[in-house]
Amino acid sequence: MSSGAGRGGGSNANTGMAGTIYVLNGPNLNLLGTREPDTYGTATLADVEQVCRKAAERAGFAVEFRQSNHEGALVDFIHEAARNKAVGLVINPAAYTTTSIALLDAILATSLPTIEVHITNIHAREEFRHRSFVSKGARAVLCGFGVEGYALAITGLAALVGAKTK
Ligand code: CA2
Repeated sequence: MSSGAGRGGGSNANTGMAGTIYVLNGPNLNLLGTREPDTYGTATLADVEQVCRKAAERAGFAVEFRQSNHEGALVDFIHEAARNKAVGLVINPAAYTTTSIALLDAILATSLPTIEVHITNIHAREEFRHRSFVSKGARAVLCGFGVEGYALAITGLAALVGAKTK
């Protein structure tokens, strides 16, 4: 996973990229592919990163791919994305979906176009997974497509911000 701290997220004449999309992953997603395969599948987080890089490349964007088990670190990533003039965010807030006003406030404060993504269909699962604070700040929400949902989220974000897709 790339750290990328301090790098610019705006369009880049050197790389030819139209800008950078931050893809943020919440708590326990580092365990993807190693536990609960019946629920979350067998793809690892490194596989998800590759899915994201391919989708972003098709749309002409670079990717900063991050995961943290800590709410404040995720807030810091959102601030960093805004500082670096990222074109937008794709976020799987995981368990912070249902609890985090801090993540919602960071998304609202930065005004970054944000797509919320979940691997599973959270509405077909336990009731406590249905409510999302993050959704209130998201332009769109995708769930239930497995890890391909990340690619769909990136393609959708590219369409929302008016990028060309191959
Ligand atoms: O479906 C999703 O993407 C979720 O955001 C995943 C979260 C869950 O709390 C949300 O309700 C839905 C859980 C992420 C934990 O990831 C694990 C991966 C492998 C094994 C165990 C946990």
